[in-house]
Amino acid sequence: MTAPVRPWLLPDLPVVLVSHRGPVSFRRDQTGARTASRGAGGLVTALTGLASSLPDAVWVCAATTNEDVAVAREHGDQAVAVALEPKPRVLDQADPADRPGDQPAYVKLRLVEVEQQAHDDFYTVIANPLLWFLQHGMYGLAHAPRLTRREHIAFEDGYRAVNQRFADAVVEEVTARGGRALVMLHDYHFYLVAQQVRERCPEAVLSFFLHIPWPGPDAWRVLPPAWREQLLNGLLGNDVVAFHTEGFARNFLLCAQELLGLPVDLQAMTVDLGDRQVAAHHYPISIDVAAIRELATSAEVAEHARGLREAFCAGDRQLVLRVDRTDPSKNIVRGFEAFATMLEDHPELLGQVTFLALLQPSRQDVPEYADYLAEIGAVVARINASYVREGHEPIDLRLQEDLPLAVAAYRVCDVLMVNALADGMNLVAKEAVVVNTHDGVLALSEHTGAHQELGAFAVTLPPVRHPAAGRRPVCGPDHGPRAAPGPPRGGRLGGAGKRPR
Ligand code: GDG
Repeated sequence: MTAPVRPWLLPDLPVVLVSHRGPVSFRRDQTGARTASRGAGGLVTALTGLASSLPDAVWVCAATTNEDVAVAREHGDQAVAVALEPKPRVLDQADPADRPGDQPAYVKLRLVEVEQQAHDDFYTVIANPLLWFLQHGMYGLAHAPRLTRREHIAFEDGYRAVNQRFADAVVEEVTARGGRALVMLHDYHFYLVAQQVRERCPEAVLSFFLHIPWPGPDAWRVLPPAWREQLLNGLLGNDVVAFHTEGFARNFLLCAQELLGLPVDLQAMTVDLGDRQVAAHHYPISIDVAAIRELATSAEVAEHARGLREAFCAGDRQLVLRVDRTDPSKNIVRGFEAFATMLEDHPELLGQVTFLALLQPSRQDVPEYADYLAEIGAVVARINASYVREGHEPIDLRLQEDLPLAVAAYRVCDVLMVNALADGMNLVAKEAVVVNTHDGVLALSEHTGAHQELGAFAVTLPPVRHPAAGRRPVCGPDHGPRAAPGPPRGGRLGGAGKRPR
């Protein structure tokens, strides 16, 4: 029997990176000119640095806009070299000034075109919401999920079909590299790819990294046995399956044991398939500390920080911050309700504390996400109407993507609220602790991967109970950083910044 492969001992292999979203996506503006924008979200943040630092890497991702499709077709559905800095753009192969090696940062993108209906089924029915909700423990089983004929068709013609399409693209890229490559598959969209690639490229080394939680066997029993067995067997096509935390890796092994009847070794963290072993590892993902510090000291961030201080931090006033995609797993509505409870219990804070919510609308083609965004708007309007004092509204909700503004807010906030119901890691928490300059408080859900590293330096939030219920508030005169300047460091953003990233 072959022992598990250790991909990090194979530095010379070319890399084929696979994720649903890529680091750049293309559109047309009103004038008809092509535009390119950098992708948001934790996975893209985490992988862009990696992909742009490897000499022979290709990033396989979905062509999610019409213009992505146009770019892919112009290049015969082959990989396209894209410069990332100073602004993303397609490099012109015929122009010597555009040589990829001369760029400060570039990636090779293989944009995979998928038939619209198949992609909708794959994305808006199976990956989000079904797998996302299941893996974040968000279903109340009395009502959901409902696995009707629609979901069964979506699993076959959407999820399986798109995984097949991506497996074909990966096989082409591996074959173009002589059949030997390190394939790095990412996230819940692609549980079925490895098994298919292994059959056709037996010399490829296959690894999978999951950015979200992996729950224990009982959660997976919600799915029909044929589905969960396909998903697990698909993942076991990898040499290594990796997670943010040891608990998620252990849950995966328990699923292999209980749902597939396979022997597992919980000490060695392996599954025994007879002719080979699959390893389950955990790698708590890091942020790019140098890059976030550099951004935090840029002129643009300094300008934003000045504006935020003036608007929210004058005198004794304090700023509570959250930075999130509008994802129900981030528990945004409960966070606002908890803030309202704090204002109710501590009217002396009215006008003194503002909750700045920098939210990026996410997955609006999925009904559950569109509904959640509407709910966020409604709860903010209600709380602001109830607690407005002399023109000061307690919540400042901004639905926009603006990373420099978010980083400026990390710098000046007094409290960062991360109350996710569940989160594989949570990079926002890690970023804020590195750049905050206000001796702020990290209020961190115990159900984030980040809590394992930063919990000792945070105020721990149980995400379903109101954080304000039964305890003193995390801001205000009793807890405000400026009112309590000395030790202890526990709960302070600055103290956590000295921890592993
Ligand atoms: C998934 C998992 C896991 C924020 N505002 C903007 C912007 N951001 C960046 C942040 C941060 C990223 O987005 C969000 O990352 P998170 O980790 O907090 O959350 P998810 O998007 O849910 O990430 C998560 C992660 O994958 C990595 O494995 O930690 O558990 O759910 O880096 O700085 N980016 C841009 N504009 C903004 O306005 N471009």
